[in-house]
Parts: sequence; C-alpha cells; structure tokens
Amino acid sequence: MAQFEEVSKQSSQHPKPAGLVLQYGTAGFRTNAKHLDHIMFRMGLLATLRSKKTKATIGVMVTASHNPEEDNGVKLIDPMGEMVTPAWEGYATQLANAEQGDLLTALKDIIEKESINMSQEANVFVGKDTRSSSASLSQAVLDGVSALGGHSKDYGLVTTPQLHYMVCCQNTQGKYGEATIEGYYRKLCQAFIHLSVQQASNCTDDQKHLSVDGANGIGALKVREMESHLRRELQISLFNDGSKGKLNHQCGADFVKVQQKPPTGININPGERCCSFDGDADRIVYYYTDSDGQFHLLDGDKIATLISTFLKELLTQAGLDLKIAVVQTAYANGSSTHYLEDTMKVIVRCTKTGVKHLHHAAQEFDIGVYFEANGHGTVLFSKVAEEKIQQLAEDPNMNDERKRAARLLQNTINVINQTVGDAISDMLLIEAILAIRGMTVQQWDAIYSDLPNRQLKVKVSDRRVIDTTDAERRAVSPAGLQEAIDTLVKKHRLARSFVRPSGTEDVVRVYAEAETQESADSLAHEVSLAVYRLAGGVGDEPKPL
Ligand code: G16
Repeated sequence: MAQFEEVSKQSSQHPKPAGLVLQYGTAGFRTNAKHLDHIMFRMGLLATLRSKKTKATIGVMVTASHNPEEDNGVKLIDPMGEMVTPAWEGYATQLANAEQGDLLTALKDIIEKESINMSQEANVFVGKDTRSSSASLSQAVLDGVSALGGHSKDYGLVTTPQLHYMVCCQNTQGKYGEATIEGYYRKLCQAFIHLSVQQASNCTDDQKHLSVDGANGIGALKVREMESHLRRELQISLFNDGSKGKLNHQCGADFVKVQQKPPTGININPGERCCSFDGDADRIVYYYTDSDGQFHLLDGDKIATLISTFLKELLTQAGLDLKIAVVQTAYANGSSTHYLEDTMKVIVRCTKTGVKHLHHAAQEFDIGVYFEANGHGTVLFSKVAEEKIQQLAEDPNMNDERKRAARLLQNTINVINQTVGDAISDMLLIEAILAIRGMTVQQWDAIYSDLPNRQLKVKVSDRRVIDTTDAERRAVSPAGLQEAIDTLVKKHRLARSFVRPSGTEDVVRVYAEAETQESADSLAHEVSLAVYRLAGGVGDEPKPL
C-alpha cells in the first residue's frame, strides 16, 4: 500500500535510536528532548490511526509541562478533549519502542487489532508549548500525520487545555464552543464577566487585582492575549512572562507547591492574592504572604474546597437535587479530606495520580469536582445536570432566588473548561467565586488548616521496582518497604506517608504529613532513606532537611 511506503520513507527521516525504550507515563512520553524526534513522528502516526478509528479529530500536544526546559513530551487527546484511552496508551508504547525495521509491523498490528478502515479520513490538531525544542518536534508530529495521509491543523503555540478545548469543540460541531483561540477567550471571558456582575457591590479595584506567575511559559503569552477580553473586571500583573527567565526555573506551580515558597521574579505585597501556572498552563496554585512575611499556599485541595462549597450553596439555593463529589489523590492533605467529608458532607473519592484517573471518577457524578493537590483539576457536569440547570434558568414561573442561582450555575459551567484542568479557566472561576462571595484570600485560606507536609524525590536505579496499590497509598514491592513506612509513620502524630514512582520524571516521589512541620520533614526524610536503602538508591544518601 502506498501509505505504508510513505511511512517507511518518512520514518527514515525520524529514526529511532536502537535500544532506546520509553514508556507512556502519567501524561504521555516525557524525557530529554533529544530522544524524542522518532516518538513525535510515531505519535503523529498513532493519532492518525486513532482518528480513523473514532471518525473524529484527535489532538497531539507537544509539551513537557512542569519539567525543565531541556525536556519535552507529548500528550494525546481523545475526541471529547479527554486524555487518550488506556488501551491506546499501550499501543503508543508499542509503537514508540518498535525498532526501526519493525515499525510497519507494529503499525499493521494496531490496524488489525482495532480493525481500522484505512480509507477513512483522519484529522489531527497539533499544538506546542514555548520550549525551544517544540518547533521541530511538532513538525515531526505533522510529518507522521501526513505520512499516513491524515489532515492536520497546526494551532502553533497554545496551552495544553486550549488544545483539549479545540478538539472537543471540533468534535461537538461547535456545541461546546468555537474551535478557535478567539472563541475560547470569548466564551470563558463572557461567562466570567456575567459572574462578576453578580459580585458584592463593594468590590474595590484592589480586590479585582491578581498577580500571575506565568512560569516563563505559554500561559504567560496566553494571559496577555486574553487580557482585553476581561474588560478590566480582572486586572492582572504578569510576572515571569518569558521575556528573561528560564521556563519553570525557580517559578511556576510545581516549584511553588513542592518548595512551599513564592517563585522568584514576582513582587508580593503582604495580603495580596497571587497565583502560579505551570509550563503548559494546566495547573494553578494560589498563595499570599501575611504581614509577618509568612507564606501561605492555597493548593489544589483548597481550590476544590472553594469550588465545591460554592457549587453546593448554589444547588441548595436553586433547589436542585444533584449529586456532587470531590475526587482527590493520595497527595490530598488529610485536613482537606476531613473537611470535605465531615463538615461539608460531600462524597470524596481517591484515585491514582494522573488527571485521566480523576476525570474518569468524576464522570460518575452529576457534578464531579476533581483536583490534584498540585493544582491540576476542573469540574465536570453530567448532561442531566446541565439540562436541569438550563430548564430552571429558563422557567418563567420560577422565583427570583432559584432563577438567580440557576443562572450563576450556567455561567459557572461556561467559565469552566470541562475537558481537562486549565489554569486560565480555573483562575477565572476562582476569581469570580471570591468576588461573588466577597471573600478575601485569607478568608478562603481559613476554611481549614493544612496539616504540615513535605514532598521529596529519591533517585533509584530503576523506579519500576516500586509497585503500589490502594490508589498508590501502599507499596507492594520491594519487599519490606511498606512495613518500614508503617513503622516510621507510627513514630509521629497525625502522620501519613506514601511513596510512588513518578510517571513524568526519573525519580521516586515521597510524601509525608504530620502534626508539625518538623515531624513531617523528619518523616519524609526517614521514608526517603528507606526508599534509598530498599529500592536501589543511587548517588548520595538523602540528607536530613
Ligand atoms: C502530569 C499529570 C498530573 C500529575 C503530574 C505529576 O502533570 O497530568 O496528573 O500529577 O504529571 O505526575 P508524576 O507524579 O507521575 O510525575 P503535568 O502538569 O506535568 O503534565
């Protein structure tokens, strides 16, 4: 077949280094950019097959998100804008690791297993972040698509959630929105402005001001692009906009969350609201410093609490009986889970790390709020929930309070990017909620107090020796590791700890929380030592903090 000849010919321009093996991780392939050219070409091929199979547009985003500038990666997007389905993650790994001479066999194997009609048209949307390697790597994706005769649309520089949004808009024939960047800004900003009109009338310009750390990445460019649509209802001071600093270096959501300190390159005045995006703007965390100069972080757990409280109140006002749940991971602070379950009385679910797992769990409810503690999350509304809200908002016989609540819910739905966690959309939603409730960042922070916690990384020779169960809360291998963690945890009050191999970096992650910061720090260190000794640590032994 001519298509396969073309694949053969073009793939020789994107050869696989012999022996290199990479796995599809938490959010796609991710490693040093110099190893990724063949992966990108092959993901162009795979996206084309997925498009033929689903008869829908598929997305390919070139980004390594929170990783350092020299890394890159690729995320595959399914028709409704969600992460690609797990079975196809397996195909992605097979295709990525087939040696050069075996590529066509691996490709034909997928075609056969999935009974793909090769004469079906294929459409692939491609986007990239601001890394210097992204331009040539996204060209490799486009080459892969054209080698199999697919059509592609190159969106160029976009945030990851913007590309997810475009794919969903395209495949819903515009029902979700217009598949353009302008359409995205218009939909989100109009909804934000409608919500802002509802704000407490005494909202001052100070309260409309927000400092944003763009992580020196794509999010900064896109905030600039969006600003005019906000009509000064939100006034943004943008820092780390990429004009001088290095991507994700000492800045961005991951740095702020893990280091529990402000990014460099930002001016923080005591009491002022600030937020940080990550390198592809699918995560956001908030923070402020108090008058004593102490840093306060409002992470994904605090965001989930703010949003779910707001939605629950609106549902009560609207008199709507819809089931709302919050989905978290093992990283969720114990205090947040207690607050949600015991005080707010909402259902809480815990899944493995990775937005794909949280998204899936959230789909089981009328309203599923999902957030990882690292700030990656969104809200999903079922079709039934959206219809009930719309009916109420349009019911001429409804009383004003219920109608107002239903309209607020409608605009809330429109400001949210339901396809995936989106820093820009989350920021607009949070700002609207704070304004409507007349709430300061300090009041938001005071909803509950986080248990002190610490996250560390340990280098081991092969992180796959660690296997986990119970939504990653317990280690089943290597032998003796979980017993060691259990013994260490017992030495501290209100303590919890777990370890898991990262799916985006070559490290084992260690999480610990306890009654005091000293206790959390020492537990995290002790558990790191156990990992180092029992799971094949490399380099120097972890030192106390
Ligand atoms: C990705 C995933 C997130 C995950 C994070 C860290 O985020 O989308 O769900 O929490 O990696 O994963 P891990 O602990 O396995 O390294 P991003 O923003 O880097 O794409």
